[in-house]
Amino acid sequence: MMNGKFISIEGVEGAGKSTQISFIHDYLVEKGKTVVMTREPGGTELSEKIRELLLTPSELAMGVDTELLLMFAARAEHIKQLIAPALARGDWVLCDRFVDATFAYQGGGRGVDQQRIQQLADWTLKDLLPTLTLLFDLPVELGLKRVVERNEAIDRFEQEKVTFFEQIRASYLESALQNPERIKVVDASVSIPEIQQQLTKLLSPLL
Ligand code: Z5A
Repeated sequence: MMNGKFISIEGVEGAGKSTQISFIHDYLVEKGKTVVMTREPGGTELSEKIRELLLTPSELAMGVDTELLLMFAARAEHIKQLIAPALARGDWVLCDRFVDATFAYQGGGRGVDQQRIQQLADWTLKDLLPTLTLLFDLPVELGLKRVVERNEAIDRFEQEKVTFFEQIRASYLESALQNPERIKVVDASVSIPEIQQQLTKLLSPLL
């Protein structure tokens, strides 16, 4: 399946992923790659509908298991319809969040047992994992400040308390420690051009 390369981008709220994903896209295209840019939850018509359920604040409470299973339902569809075919064609896939987000948010943040997440990952991903995961790291308070200053509608996750995001950050950093070859930490607290310098350094070994 893996003729192309698969890059995922992760981090807590306001880390600057959306800001930098176009930069990464343009950088790879400049290097002659065909790049498919996508996101999770989402990326296909059906998965985007699941995204709406997951992110739109609602009076209907959503159980932790439901949230977890919806993330994987969206992901199964995304892999089958978009990611696997793109990689098989030899395209590069650039994905705003992937399975590490589930370990961080549903595992670290919501407290779901990591082994349960691993079982769903084994079932859904088979052996598909990103070649490279760029983890945008910054203090939670700074990320949340950026989100507030951005002045856009707050989604269901962004309504959570600071401690929730601290647990997510810790979980991401732990994953990076456990998977140093795949997950590279980007200091996202610095300026946009400084982050771009880090990104080109981390991407160049793949080219
Ligand atoms: N989720 C989950 O729980 N489990 C899963 O398995 C998956 C996802 C896959 C998706 O939301 C939600 O789903 C997410 C986790 C959960 N939680 N939330 N919320 P999303 O994709 O819509 O949102 P996000 O991924 O959290 O992105 P974000 O909040 O939009 O943050 P961002 O993309 O990293 O940041 P940004 O929009 O690029 O930047 C934020 C602001 O800061 C903006 O005004 C920028 O202009 C500014 N900015 C960016 N970089 C800088 C620098 N370097 N300096 C100063 N200012 C900056």
